Amino acid sequence: FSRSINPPRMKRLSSCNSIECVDPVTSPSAEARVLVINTGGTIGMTLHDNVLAPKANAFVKQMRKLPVVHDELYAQQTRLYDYYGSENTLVLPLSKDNKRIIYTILEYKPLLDSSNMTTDDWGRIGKDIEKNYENYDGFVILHGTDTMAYTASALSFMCEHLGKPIILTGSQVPIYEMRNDGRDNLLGALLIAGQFVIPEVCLYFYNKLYRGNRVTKVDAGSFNAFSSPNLAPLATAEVDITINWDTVWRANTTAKFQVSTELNRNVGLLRLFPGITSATVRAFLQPPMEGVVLETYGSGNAPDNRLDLLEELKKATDSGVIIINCTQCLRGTVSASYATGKVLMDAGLIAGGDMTPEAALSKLSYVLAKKDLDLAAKKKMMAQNLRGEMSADLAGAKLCLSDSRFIQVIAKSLSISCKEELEAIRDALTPPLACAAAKIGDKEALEAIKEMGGNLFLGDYDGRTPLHIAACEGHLELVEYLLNHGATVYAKDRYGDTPLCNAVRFRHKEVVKLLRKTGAHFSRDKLEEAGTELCSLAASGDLEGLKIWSLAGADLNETGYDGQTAIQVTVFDGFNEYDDDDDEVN
Ligand code: ASN
Repeated sequence: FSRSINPPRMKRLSSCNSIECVDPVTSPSAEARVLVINTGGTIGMTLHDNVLAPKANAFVKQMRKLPVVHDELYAQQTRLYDYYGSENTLVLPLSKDNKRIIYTILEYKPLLDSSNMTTDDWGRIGKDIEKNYENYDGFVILHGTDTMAYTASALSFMCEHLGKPIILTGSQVPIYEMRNDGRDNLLGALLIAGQFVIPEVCLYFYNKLYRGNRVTKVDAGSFNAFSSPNLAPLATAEVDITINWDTVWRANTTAKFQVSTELNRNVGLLRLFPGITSATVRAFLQPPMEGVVLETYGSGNAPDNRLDLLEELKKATDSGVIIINCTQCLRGTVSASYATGKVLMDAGLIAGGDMTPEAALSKLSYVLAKKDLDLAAKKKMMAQNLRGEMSADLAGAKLCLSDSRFIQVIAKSLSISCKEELEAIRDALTPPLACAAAKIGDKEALEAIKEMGGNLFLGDYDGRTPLHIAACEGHLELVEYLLNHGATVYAKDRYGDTPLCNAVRFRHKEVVKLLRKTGAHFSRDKLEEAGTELCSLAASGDLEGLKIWSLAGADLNETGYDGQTAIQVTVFDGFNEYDDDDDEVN
């Protein structure tokens, strides 16, 4: 099937010896190529013994008979079938924007009702996209509606560093029937896949393009079968096709497209209901189960008076099962607003935000199959937004730099850059964000900033670096983290102060020790000026202060403005119990 080269279109026309050869398209770039993978579903079903089932080898023939989806004259004139070597390649009539969309249909054997889909079928679709990635501008997957939301979600995770549109569609009524929704759905999906670079796995249905991992099937009897309850459509096809570009997800990477077909099948969905027994929960969580989506009530709640249940959940998470908390509600997010929600966090569940159960399940399947990650890394990945499947939870966050969640949300959203200017904004915002995280001692927020490409050694508008701030606050662990991630002990703020000066000023002995161990020292000027400060500490009997200064490298014999040393002042004032033996810096 697969052809690796697509010679320029003009070549195809020049090889055409028909006198009726026309070239309605002025430039070769006005042709787009789309691969249609037909996996089955109602769109290609017919009635057998009064029930609908997929019909093999009929779809292309039917398409060729429909002028809205195939321009036979153009195909003849441009010798399309000869050129592509098969009759499976068709061409849409000229679009409003003078574009020709040429599409090749790859039909799977057997065609499946989507209820029969398995993770192997997801893998097959992924592999076919990967194999043909460079030959097409976009991909349309014909699929049954029943499990389309699962396949769309799974493909969104499996397709890493995606740069082209992959659009799933299907129908509620077979395309062979007079009144059907298949024709419009296929046409819309083809037009979008061929004309717009939307680098996402999407689902197109009833005039709307959705992010694939945000949808769920909500209606078995309507053409409007899907809903994306927590994210507005990416595009609407009304009189015009309008793309909501602000919502379109960007891979934000320089890495090459690849498909990860490894999927873990030891995952499951468990829906809470009043009166569920702990035996049911226990049985469900038994090995080999590795990942579970717990569908909870409302904003992520479960009975907090059912210690038996909570114990089963805790036992499972302790033994390494990843459990994601998703709501049973169609719309909304899991939040930590109720005691009945907090108990689940205490049991080790991970908040699934506003992910659909379909997205959470397939994400688990994808993440758990990553062989090079340990359990902690997998859990972290599950809590992260990988492909736009969950919203940054700003609702309820105080818009304030002392809020850890806010800092992380800003940091993460800044990494979704589609323009170079955004990178500049990121660099400008990194220092104050990192300083804010250092102030509240939030290592996770610093890690998030680092992950988005921010430098943790940059200073803010006053030249204050996160290390200065952490030193002021005495966050020893953070000081160590920063030192291990590029921070320098020699950074000076606009007042000439180093982190060591700050740690001394706020009397954080352990931080002073660590900074000294890393090579921090007072400047010559500072040491010379220190005499007066030391005398003043001595005069007020501040032995702690003297100890810290000494630990930081100050010489207690340095003279102050009046020629006296701190030692002399101490003795003079009768405070002679100074002893710093236990605080020697080595
Ligand atoms: N049972 C069908 C399927 O999922 C439903 C449909 O496509 N409308 O394959």
